[in-house]
Amino acid sequence: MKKVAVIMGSDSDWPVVKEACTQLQQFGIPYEAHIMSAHRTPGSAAEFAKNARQNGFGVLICAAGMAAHLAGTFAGNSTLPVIGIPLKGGAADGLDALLATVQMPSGIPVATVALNGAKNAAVLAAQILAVSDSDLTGKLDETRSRMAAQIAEKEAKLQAELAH
Ligand code: RP5
Repeated sequence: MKKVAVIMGSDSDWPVVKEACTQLQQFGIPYEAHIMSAHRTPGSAAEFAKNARQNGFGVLICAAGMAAHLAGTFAGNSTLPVIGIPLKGGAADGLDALLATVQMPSGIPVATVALNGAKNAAVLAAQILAVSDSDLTGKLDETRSRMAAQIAEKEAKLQAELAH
């Protein structure tokens, strides 16, 4: 299976970003996590992105806060799918990161998840890899069935409460 790269702009991002790694582990998807910055280490970030396909990666997840140019930098240096996680924090509490991540120029997309949406970034990466992996498709289907069963249970509890 192709690997997922989970890149974050700073170690301060890790408490949120590790949710993506946990989810990838649960799906049995191989991944690497690295700290790289579009601003503080622009050379190594560009180098990593340029070599990512030949190094066995299939999806790139990039998480950053504030002036969040990390996902855009990776997208500009690779034709692999890039998923951006804008992170809350700073004076604008993440609105800056959201806009910097999502508002990409035509031709260079970043699939942007919600603020702090690390789990969804991992699920989306799994869905991309599952296009050519039936085992992974099965795991995604099981997860959806579990979610539906949980909702059915909650609905039953609610209706029971309303009936009293
Ligand atoms: C961004 O600046 C990082 O992704 C992080 O969210 C934010 C703050 O970084 P630190 O000053 O905590 O290293 O580039």
